[in-house]
Amino acid sequence: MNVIYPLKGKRIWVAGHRGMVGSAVVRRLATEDCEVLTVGRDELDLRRQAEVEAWMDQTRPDAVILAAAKVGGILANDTYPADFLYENLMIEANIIHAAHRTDVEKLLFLGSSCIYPKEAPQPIVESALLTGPLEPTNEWYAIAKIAGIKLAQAYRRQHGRDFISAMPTNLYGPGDNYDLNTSHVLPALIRKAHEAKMAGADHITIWGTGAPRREFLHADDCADALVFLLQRYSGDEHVNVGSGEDITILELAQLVCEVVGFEGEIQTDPTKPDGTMRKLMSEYTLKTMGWEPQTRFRDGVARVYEDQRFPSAMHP
Ligand code: GFB
Repeated sequence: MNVIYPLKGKRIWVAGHRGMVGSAVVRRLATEDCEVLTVGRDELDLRRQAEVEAWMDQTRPDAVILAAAKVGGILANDTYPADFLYENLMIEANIIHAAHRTDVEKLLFLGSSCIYPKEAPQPIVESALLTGPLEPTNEWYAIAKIAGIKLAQAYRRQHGRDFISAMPTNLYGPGDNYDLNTSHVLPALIRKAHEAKMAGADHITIWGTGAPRREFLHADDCADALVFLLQRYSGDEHVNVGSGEDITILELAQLVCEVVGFEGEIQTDPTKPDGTMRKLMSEYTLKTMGWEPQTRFRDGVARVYEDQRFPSAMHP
């Protein structure tokens, strides 16, 4: 697919540049001939409309990648519904509206695969959006992300803005959150396996039944796909960004234990939620445009484990 929005000479604001995806986008954009703009949380609170508008009036980026969001794993989503709904609605509404006010040429909004109905046919195609009820553990986050897609579409429709959306699957990579209460499954399992190995423990415990399936994509692959879409895509419909493969949580735990070198047992804790049983996204749209991920899953997990700086007492 041809480049329709060349990045050469563009000033591109990566909102959320300290997050796992945002920092990967900054690394990816460093290979393009463009200027990357960032602003820290201490300088600009994205939940405050007046602050966002003032910063945008002053900075006037040509393009925006909206990777700022309140994110977390299944338990965090379930425990803090108000934070996940309110903060994400505010961040996206403020940035998208300010981008319109300041004539931003192109904006890319980032959603998540949890926007799709809980029982959507697999692999999930983009048109499955809003065809059925959501997964209850993360419906607050999902509703906020659906609103973001609709905002981008609405400004496109009403004001002719070139605002687009991408829906990444479950992501992993450098800079992930390893807090066991709020993290996603992959960093949690890496930490559990590592700590069990260090302590000489005989087992680790994973949440739920281990039966749900999840698809994973390395953040660097995701960033590459986002830059690809920024340059080449202009359309109403959001675009799935995935790896095209999923595995069960139990298989994931086995893979992590192999990578970490922990040989104990894997026990399940069915008192913790499973969440949605499967959310494999169709990769058809992006693949047809000519994009594919580069990272083999096992290699990506090994790299993340190697790069992660656990507290020194826990080093092997
Ligand atoms: O990654 P995760 O927290 O989020 O959990 P979701 C995925 C699966 O892993 C669930 C299981 O079935 C969990 O029960 N799991 C097993 C664990 N052990 C653990 C553990 O130690 N920690 C965690 N966190 N999970 C999130 C959404 O859903 O995915 C967000 O809540 C967002 O809104 C994100 O969409 C990508 O995949 O279930």
